[in-house]
Amino acid sequence: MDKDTGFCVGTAMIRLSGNYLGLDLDECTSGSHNCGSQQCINLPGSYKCRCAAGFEFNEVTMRCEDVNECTKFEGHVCSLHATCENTIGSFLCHCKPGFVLNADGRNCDGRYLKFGRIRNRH
Ligand SMILES: [Ca+2]
Repeated sequence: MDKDTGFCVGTAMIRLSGNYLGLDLDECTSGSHNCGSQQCINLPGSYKCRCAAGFEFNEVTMRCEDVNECTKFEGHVCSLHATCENTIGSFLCHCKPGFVLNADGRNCDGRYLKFGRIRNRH
């Protein structure tokens, strides 16, 4: 309970012998959470969401939000020969012209002629 305002966040206020007490409300079972389809975890006076991979919990909005891997991990998610595109819950690497995406979805193989043979480079 906020002592200045007497306002209970995530709680129900009850009055016992002239004193107000905050009683925890379970936002997860009451359905008053913002977790959407992601897991809700009740906490005393509050709750948090357990976010799936590719999402992180925002304590201001109280919901799971997409991680923009392209900006958060810039230069580390895709090959130097690729551009990164953020998607909801994930990201995509798009290879630059002349390069082909590897099975890992992150690295690009380039093909060039050397001594008359097609060789791969990374
Ligand atoms: Ca993302």
